[in-house]
Amino acid sequence: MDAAEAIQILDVERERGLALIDEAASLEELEAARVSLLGRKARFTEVQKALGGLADEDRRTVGKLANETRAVLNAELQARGAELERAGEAEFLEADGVDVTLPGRHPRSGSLHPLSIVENDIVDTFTRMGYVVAEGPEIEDDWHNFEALNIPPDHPARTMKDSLYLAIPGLLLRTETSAVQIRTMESQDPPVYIVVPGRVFRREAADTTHSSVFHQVECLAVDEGLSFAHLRGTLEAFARAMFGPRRRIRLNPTYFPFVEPGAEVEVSCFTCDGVGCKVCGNGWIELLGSGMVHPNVLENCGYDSERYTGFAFGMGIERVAILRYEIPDMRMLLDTDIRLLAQFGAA
Ligand code: FA5
Repeated sequence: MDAAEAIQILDVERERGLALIDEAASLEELEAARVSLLGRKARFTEVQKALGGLADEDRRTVGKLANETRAVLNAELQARGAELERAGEAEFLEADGVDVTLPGRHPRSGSLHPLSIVENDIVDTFTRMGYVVAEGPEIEDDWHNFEALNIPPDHPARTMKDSLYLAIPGLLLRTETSAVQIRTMESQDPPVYIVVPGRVFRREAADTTHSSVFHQVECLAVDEGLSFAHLRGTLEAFARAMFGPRRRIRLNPTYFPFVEPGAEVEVSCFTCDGVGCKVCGNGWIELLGSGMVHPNVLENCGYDSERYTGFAFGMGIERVAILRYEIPDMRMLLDTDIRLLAQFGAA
């Protein structure tokens, strides 16, 4: 390569370079332009390599021009690079920008689940009467769930058919909140007035009025001089507070090992008021199990059953909820269907 050729290449590369840099629309394109103009395989580099073969005078002239060319291209590369960086930042800020004049988006406000509403109402009714809330573990042992409750080893409730046992011998998921009666009496002296909300578990097939996991609220009162009349009066006060002043209750004798006598409580139907309709059948709806605490249970907890008497009852929260809100299938309460929940305030 002679000096004339080198000078021509430098002129061409300078013009081509300025155009290429100007056209680069991104930092990547600009880098590609730099490599093509000043990189190892660039024509400019060929000129530089050829400098050594030129005569002194030519080498000075061409060398000077090469330096100038590189300085111009480098300056342009830098200027365009800064420009592209600024543009990228502006674009990013624009995309990321917040328009403070836009109207705000309101978050959906949640609400209590119907089961929580019912549970709170039941518990409130009893705390207003002076009961205190007590709770117990969902995993129970044989003593608290069965034995202390006067449920003998051959009782059907103990079989694998009804109860859900853990792999650890002697432990099961509690089948009723009555287990908390025992825990409370074991830990304190009478008088006892407790209301016990909690989740219980049974090996039962789910249908419109049954679930294998459901919630109960249990009440226990132990004091001197408590009679069946106190039980009945408490249940009547509860039914009126929960379901309105016109509700009546009816007690039918039934058997629970931990009470004597035991009674199943029915409430007059909301729809027909005790006459009989398609909701209730015979005018009454089963609500809960109840009775006078069995002396064996009191003695099992170290209470003197000659001095103290007590009553207890337990109801299913899901049952109360489907009655109160006229929900045709208990399973709907567990479906988390927003269309149902929205009717209780969720949106
Ligand atoms: C009991 O669980 C007794 N512990 C109640 C009791 C307490 C009696 C204190 C005496 C003294 P029972 O198994 O009947 O009893 O259940 C009580 C309530 O739970 C029923 O009235 C019903 O409302 C509800 N219930 C029972 N089984 C289910 C089920 N599979 N799904 C939903 N609710 C149920």
